[in-house]
Amino acid sequence: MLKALIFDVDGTLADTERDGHRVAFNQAFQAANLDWNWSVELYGELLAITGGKERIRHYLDKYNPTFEPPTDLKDFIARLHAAKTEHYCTLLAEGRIPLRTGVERLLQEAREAGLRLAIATTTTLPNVTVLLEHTLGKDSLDWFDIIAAGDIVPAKKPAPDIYLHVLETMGWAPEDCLALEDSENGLVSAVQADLKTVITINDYTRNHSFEGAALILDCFGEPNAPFQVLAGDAAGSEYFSVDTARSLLLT
Ligand code: XBP
Ligand code: MG
Repeated sequence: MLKALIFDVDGTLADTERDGHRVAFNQAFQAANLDWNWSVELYGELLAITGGKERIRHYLDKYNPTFEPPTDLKDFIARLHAAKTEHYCTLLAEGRIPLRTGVERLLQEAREAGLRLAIATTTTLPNVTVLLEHTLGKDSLDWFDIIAAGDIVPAKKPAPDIYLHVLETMGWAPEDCLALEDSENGLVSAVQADLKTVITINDYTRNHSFEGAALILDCFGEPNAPFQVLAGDAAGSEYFSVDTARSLLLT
């Protein structure tokens, strides 16, 4: 029986990457007098590596191997990333990143139906809380039984750690929960935790492999703005609802 919805954040709750995280990385690079600039296209490649600190390290290994950090590389990346988080939270606080279609409705509907809500994300915790506060209001943090984020687990997605952390902390069985994701790394993470998973694609993830997803949609949709089903059985729904979620657990 469906008990809980476990949401990814970046790409799923909101389209945060291109105009949010990417911009904030570039702002942090500029403020640190680095001549690095992550274009929309390059950032698409860098997204293969989840986690901002891990992404910077990967960028240096692959695209800028001769770079000599002024201090210990780990500290240097940590400080650069902390600055990036500040820039990102400022962008969110300016209201630049809206929730994706259907997200607010689905969260409200789920709460009214007595479902439990959780977040399992790779991103840094303040990035989640500031996004929620500025889109759904301060009280919305309390809608979630658990907000599992960032470095609280040893390995980021595609490892299952963050989903397992949510399940173990809450004492939930995976068969009573549904994961909501947007990317291949997120799907692999959730599936390895034995969770049925719904994908809502976005521009950066539309060509990912979503093998093993229960349902693939272009977005959650709204009653007056139906979703497009890209794969799977949406049980005749025109937008993603609690009933659609329940039907997926029965199949
Ligand atoms: C999200 C990420 C994050 C953000 C940046 O992946 O990969 O790294 O891009 O966040 P997912 P930080 O949606 O699969 O959780 O810079 O705070 O790490
Ligand atoms: Mg994501």
